[in-house]
Amino acid sequence: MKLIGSTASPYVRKVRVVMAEKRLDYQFILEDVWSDETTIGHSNPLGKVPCLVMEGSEAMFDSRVIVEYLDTLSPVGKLIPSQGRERAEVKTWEALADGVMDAGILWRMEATWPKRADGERSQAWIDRQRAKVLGGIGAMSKGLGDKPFCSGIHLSLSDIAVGCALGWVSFRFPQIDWREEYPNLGRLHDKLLQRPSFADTQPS
Ligand SMILES: N[C@@H](CCC(=O)N[C@@H](CS)C(=O)NCC(=O)O)C(=O)O
Repeated sequence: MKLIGSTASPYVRKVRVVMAEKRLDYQFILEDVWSDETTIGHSNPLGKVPCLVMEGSEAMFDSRVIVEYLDTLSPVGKLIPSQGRERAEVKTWEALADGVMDAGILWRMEATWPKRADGERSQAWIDRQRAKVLGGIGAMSKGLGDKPFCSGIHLSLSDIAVGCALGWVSFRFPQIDWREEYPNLGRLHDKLLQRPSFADTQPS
């Protein structure tokens, strides 16, 4: 399998962490989707990473689809419960974490995308997305409470998605001091960083 991605993308990191936790082999192909020369469109018509290219060149995209597939490939460290409320709960955690990243990217692009002129940037839009980022982080803290992991006592995709979102927020918005405001998230993040899957994929 080949994974097309970047070392900055939190969605790509989610897939890389899952690959590592599941002990799956893959080739990592770096792609700058923001460059005019990008060829990502050959694999993903949406022009986004991550994109997983399988044997026979079939492509799979969207991190949620990819991680769900990867979890079926090996019984090692099951990350998504197979059915029922537990499964829906983990998928909801993932949706929350992805939602924080989606809003953060919209905020960042509105504020910094070089192909948008200064007069085209909307502070109201930035404020709207910022509120989603902050609200999402607050919801993560509330949902985690005093538990060792987001969905109970074992690592799951919930923690991986939350860890990738928090790591990316610190990377792109260092002014957001979520550790200070939510010490339980700080403890979870520190615990995740002790795992090679997280330590080896820090955003850069
Ligand atoms: N929902 C997608 C989001 C992927 C995404 O937005 N990736 C960004 C990189 S962080 C991207 O490729 N953006 C390029 C663009 O929007 O043109 C997923 O989970 O894979």
